[in-house]
Amino acid sequence: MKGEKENKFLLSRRSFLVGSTAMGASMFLLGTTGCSTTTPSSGATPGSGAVQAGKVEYTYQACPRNCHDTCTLISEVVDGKITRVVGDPTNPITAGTPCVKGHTYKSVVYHPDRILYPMKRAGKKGEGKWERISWDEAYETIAKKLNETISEHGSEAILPYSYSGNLGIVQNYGAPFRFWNKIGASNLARKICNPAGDLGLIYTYGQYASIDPETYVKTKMYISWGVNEAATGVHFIKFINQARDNGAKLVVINTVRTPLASQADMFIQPKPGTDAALALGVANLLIKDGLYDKDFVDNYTLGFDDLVKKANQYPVEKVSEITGVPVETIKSFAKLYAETKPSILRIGYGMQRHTNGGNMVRAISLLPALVGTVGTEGGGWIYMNTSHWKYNSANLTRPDLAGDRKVRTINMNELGKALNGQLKETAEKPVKALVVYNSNPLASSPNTDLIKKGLEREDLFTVVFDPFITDTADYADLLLPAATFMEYDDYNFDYLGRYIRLNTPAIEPLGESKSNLQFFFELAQKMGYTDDCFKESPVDVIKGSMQVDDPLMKDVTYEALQEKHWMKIDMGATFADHKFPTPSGKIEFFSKKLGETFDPVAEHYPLLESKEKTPELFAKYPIHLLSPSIPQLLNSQFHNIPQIFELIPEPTIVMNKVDAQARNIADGATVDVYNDRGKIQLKVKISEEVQPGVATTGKVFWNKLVPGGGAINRLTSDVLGDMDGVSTFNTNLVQVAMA
Ligand SMILES: Nc1nc2c(c(=O)[nH]1)N[C@H]1C(S)=C(S)[C@@H](COP(=O)(O)OP(=O)(O)OC[C@H]3O[C@@H](n4cnc5c(=O)[nH]c(N)nc54)[C@H](O)[C@@H]3O)O[C@H]1N2
Ligand SMILES: Nc1nc2c(c(=O)[nH]1)N[C@H]1C(S)=C(S)[C@@H](COP(=O)(O)OP(=O)(O)OC[C@H]3O[C@@H](n4cnc5c(=O)[nH]c(N)nc54)[C@H](O)[C@@H]3O)O[C@H]1N2
Ligand SMILES: [Mo]
Repeated sequence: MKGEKENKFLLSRRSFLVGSTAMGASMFLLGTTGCSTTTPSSGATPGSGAVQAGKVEYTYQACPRNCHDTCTLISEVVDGKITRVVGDPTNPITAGTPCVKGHTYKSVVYHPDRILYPMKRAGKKGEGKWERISWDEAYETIAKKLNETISEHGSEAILPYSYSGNLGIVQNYGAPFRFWNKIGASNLARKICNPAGDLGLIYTYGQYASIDPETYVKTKMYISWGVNEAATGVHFIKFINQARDNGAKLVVINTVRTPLASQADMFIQPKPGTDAALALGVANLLIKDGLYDKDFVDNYTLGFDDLVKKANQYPVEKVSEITGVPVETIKSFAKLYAETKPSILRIGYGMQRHTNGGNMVRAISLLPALVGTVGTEGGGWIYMNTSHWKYNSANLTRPDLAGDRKVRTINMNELGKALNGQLKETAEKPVKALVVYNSNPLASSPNTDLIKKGLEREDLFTVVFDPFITDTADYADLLLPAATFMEYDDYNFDYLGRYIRLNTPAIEPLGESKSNLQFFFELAQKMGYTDDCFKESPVDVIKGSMQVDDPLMKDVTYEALQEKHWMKIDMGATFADHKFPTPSGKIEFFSKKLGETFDPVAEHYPLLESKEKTPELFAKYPIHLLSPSIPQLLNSQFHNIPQIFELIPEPTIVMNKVDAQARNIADGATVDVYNDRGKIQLKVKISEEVQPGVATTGKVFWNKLVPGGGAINRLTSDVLGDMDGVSTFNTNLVQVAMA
C-alpha cells in the first residue's frame, strides 16, 4: 500500500485532472491512451521514494529538448528541492510519463558536475583547468573583449553559435537575439537540422507544416518513411497503435530495420540516399497501372504530364537496382498505397541530412498527391509543424535594434571552416570572438577535428555558456554557468503537435547560474546599451511575443497558460480547402522554382560519397555510416548523466555480419572506424538491422566520455546539402578495421 504522503501527491495531481476537465483534456486522455498513469511510482525519479516531509509544491515545465514530443512535466518540490519529475497525466501526448531521458531530470539538475559559477581558463586551451571568478569580472572581461573586437575588426568578427540546447521561445529564439541584433554580430545560419526537407516540401505544397499527429488514430495506413519512432517521438506511437487497433496498416521505409519495422505489414529497406528513385518508381507504377486518383490530380495539381515523363525514366527494375529493394516489394507497396485510404506519410529529418536530402523529400512528397490523400481526414503527410505557429517575432527579437546594418551570414555547419579562415568571408575577415550557448558544436557539428583546430587558435576569444563542461567548454577562455529549464520562465510550441506549453521554474537557479535571458540582458547593460528591452522580465518577453493579431492565437495569453499549463491550438484540418500556397495555388508536380537548380519534377541524384559518384573514395571507404538518433541521448545531451551513461557506456557501430566476417571482426570487438576526416574507435554490434555496406552509430556522444576519445562527428562531412545549406551527417563513407 502506498503511504499517506504519496497519496497526497496522487491527490494533488488528480485535483489537477479535475481542474482541467473544463478543456476536455482528461476525457481525451482516457479516450486516447486507454491507460491511466497517475500512480506516482510510474513517473517517480528512481530512488526518490515517497513524498518527503516539508512544504510541497508542484510546478509545471515544458520539456525544452529538441524533440517532437515537447512533454509537459510536473516537478514535485519539497522545501525548495526537486524530489520527483513526472509527465503530466492530462496532456494527451505526454500522457503521464516522460521518456527515458525525462526520468533523469532530477539528476540533470543536481548533477555534481554542474557549472555553478563563472570560471576563466587557467591552462592551455582544451586542458580543462579553471579558476573561479566573479560574474562582475566575467562581464567586464567579455564587454572589454567584445568592444575591442568591434573597434579593431568590426562587429562581424564576433560569431554567436547556438542551436538546440533548449527550444524555449524566450530563452532560445528570443532574448539572445536582441543582444546580437544590437551588437551587429555575424548572423549564424541555423541549418544543422531540417531545412532541406522544409524546402523540398515547399516546392510541392507551398509549406512544410501540415497535419495534427493526433489524427494518426483516424488513418487506415501509417507510413514511417525515414523515421525511427521508438527513438524520436515515443509519445506518438500510442496514436499509431490506436489506428492499428482499428485495422490500420503499418509500413516502414528505412535504411535501418527500426523497432517498429519488426511489427510492420511491410518493411522496405532502400540503400542510403536512394529514396528519390524509390518514390519515382512508385509514382511510375501508380500511373502506369492507373492506380492514382485521377480526379484529385485533375483538380488540385499542376504538371502531371511532366511527372508522367519523369516517372517513365524510373521503371521498377531500374529502381530495384538503384535502391536494392526487390521488384516485387516495390510493386506490392504501390498497390497497397493506392488501395488503402486514407493514409498518412510521416517523413523524417535524418533522411534529408544527405547531399541529396532535399530532392529525396521533394520526390517522396509527390506521392500523397498522386493517391489523393492530401486534405482528407486521417490522410496526408507530416514532417515538421513549426510554421503553423503565430507569434510576434519583432517584439521577441527586436530586429529594429540592428537598424539598416547588414551583417554577413555564416552557416553553422561550416564552423570549422569559418574558424580556420577557409570560407571566403572569414579568410578576409577572421572570426575573432566566439560565443557558444545552447549548443555543443565540438560534439554535435560535422567535421569536429577541424572545429577543434579552430578552437585552439590563441587569437580567438571563446565564451561558452552551458550548464555542463562539454567538449566545447574545454576550449573556452571564459566558462559561464547556465541555468536549466527547471530554473527559469519560458514557453514552448510543439514542433510536431498542436500544443503551446508554459514553463515555470521549479527552483531558484543553482549556484550563480543564470538563464540565457538574464545573461544576455545583463551583458547588454555592461556593454553600455540602455535600451529598455534589456530590462524586461521573462514574463514581459513572453507577453510581448504573444501580441499577435491572429484568430489562431486569440485565446492564448500568459494568464491562460498559467492556469492551464498547456493549451491545444485548433489549427483546423490542413489543406482541407485544397488551396496551396504555391505560385500556381496547386500542388506542383512541376515546380518552376525547383527547376532553377534541379530537375523541376524530381530526380535521383546519387550521393556525393557513393559508388556511383566517387568510385575511388568508395574503394577506400566502402561502408556507409549513418548516425541517427538513439533513445537515450538528445543530440549531445544526457551522455554525462549517470543513469544514462550506465545504459550506454560506449557508442557502438551496428554492422552486418557479411561486412564483419570480411574483416575478421567478432561481435563486441573494438574497431577503428575512419576516413580522410578522422578516426574513432567503436564497439561492434553485429545485426541484421542493417544490410551489407551500411552501418549505424548513434548521435551524439561526448568525445571526452568515449574510450579512445572520439565520437561520430570526427568522421562526418561539413559539405552542405542540396537545399538551403543543410548538414550532410548521413552521407559519410568510412572503413572499419580491427583496432
Ligand atoms: N552525427 C550526427 N550529428 C548530429 C546530427 C546527426 O543526425 N548526426 N543531428 C544534428 C541535429 S539534427 C541537431 S539539431 C544538432 C544539435 O546540436 P546542438 O545544438 O549542439 O544541441 P545539443 O547537442 O542538444 O547541445 C546543447 C547544449 O546546450 C546546453 N543547454 C541546455 N539548456 C541550456 C540553456 O538553457 N542555456 C544554455 N546556455 N545552454 C543550455 C546543453 O547542456 C548542451 O551542452 O546536432 C546535430 N548533430
Ligand atoms: N531520443 C532522441 N530523440 C530525438 C533526438 C535525439 O538525438 N534522440 N534528436 C532530435 C532532433 S534534433 C531531431 S532533428 C529529430 C530527428 O529525428 P528523425 O527524423 O527520426 O531523424 P534521425 O534520427 O536522424 O533519422 C531517422 C531515420 O532516418 C533513417 N535514414 C537515414 N538515411 C536514410 C535514407 O537515406 N533513407 C531512408 N529511408 N532512411 C534513412 C535512419 O535509419 C533513421 O532511422 O529527433 C529529435 N528527437
Ligand atoms: Mo535536429
